[in-house]
Amino acid sequence: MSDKPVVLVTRKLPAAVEVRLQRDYAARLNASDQIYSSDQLLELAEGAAAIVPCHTEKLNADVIARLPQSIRALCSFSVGFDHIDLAAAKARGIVVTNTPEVLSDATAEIAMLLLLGAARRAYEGELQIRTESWADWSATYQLGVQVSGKRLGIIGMGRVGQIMARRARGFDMQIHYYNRSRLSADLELGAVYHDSVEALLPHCDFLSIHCPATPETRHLLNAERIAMLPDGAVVVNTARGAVVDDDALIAALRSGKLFAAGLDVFNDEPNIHPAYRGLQNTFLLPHIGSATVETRDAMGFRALDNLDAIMAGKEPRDRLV
Ligand code: 8YV
Repeated sequence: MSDKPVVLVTRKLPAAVEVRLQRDYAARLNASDQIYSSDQLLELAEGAAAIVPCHTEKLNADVIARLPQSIRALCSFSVGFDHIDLAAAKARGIVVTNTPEVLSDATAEIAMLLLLGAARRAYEGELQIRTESWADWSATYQLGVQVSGKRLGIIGMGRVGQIMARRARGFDMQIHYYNRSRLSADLELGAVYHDSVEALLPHCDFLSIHCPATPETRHLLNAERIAMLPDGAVVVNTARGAVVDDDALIAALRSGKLFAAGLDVFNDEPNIHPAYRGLQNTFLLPHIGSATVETRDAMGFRALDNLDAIMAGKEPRDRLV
C-alpha cells in the first residue's frame, strides 16, 4: 500500500495538474467529472488527508461537521470561497486555502468581453448572422452604446478589479470605484474613490462587479441601487451571482432603465433565472472567467503548492483559516 497521503479531488482537473497529484499523492481523481452529492463526497473522503474541491462542492457547516477526522485541509481550486464555511472548518482545525492572483487576468478579460459585448449588442449581432436574419446595412441598425471615454464604476478593487481598470483605461475609460478601503495612489492610478456603493453608482455609465460573495454583499445590486445608476447604464458581473438580485436586474433590463447586462456568473448555476435567456439585451457566458489553459493549470498548481505546504507542516501561501 502507498504511504503517500490520500487526497480527494472532487472534479476532473487539467491533465498536468492530475499528473502532479498522482506523482505526489494517493489521489482519488474524478475521471467522469460527475458532481458528487454531499453523501458521496463524505464517503469518498474516508481516510483522506485533504480535499481539493471546486466551487461546485458546497462545503457548508453540516458537511464540514461530518467530514472524516483524517481531513486536515481543504485546498480549493478557486479564488472564491463562498462554497466553504470557513468558521466551521476553523472550528474543526481544518486548514482552508484558495488560489488568488493566478486567475485575475483571465477574469478581467472576460469582464472586458462582457462589457464590450453588452454595450455593442454582440448577442443580437451573432444571432442574426447564425439565423440568417441579417437583412442589410442601415444607419440606424444595431446601435449600441460607445465604450470609449465613458465612466466605469468598479465595485471591489482587489486584484481582478485593478486589472479590469487597467484594461478599461486602454479604452480611455474614466475609473471610479468603491472598495472597503481606499487604495494607495500608486494602485489607484487616478481612479476616483467613493466611500460607499451608493456614492459610486450615479457615476457609472458602466458598472463592473468584482467583490466576493459574502452575507454582506448578497443582493448588493438590488432595485434601490439600480435606480441610482444613470439611465442606460450597462452592468457586468464576473464575481458571483449572489451579489445581484435577479428580479431587480431583469426588471431594469426590461424597462430600459439599463441598456444591457453582461453576466458570467448567476444565482443557482447552471439553472439560471430563465428570464435572462429571453432578453435581447443580455450577453451571457457560462461561468468561464478563469477558463483558459494557462489559468486553469496555474490554479491547479497553486492549489497543490498549498496542499504540499500543509502536508509538510509548513504555512501555506493562501491560507484562509
Ligand atoms: C472557477 C471562480 O472556475 O475561482 C473562482 O472563484 O469563480 C472560477 O473562476 C471556479 O470557482 C473553480 O472552482
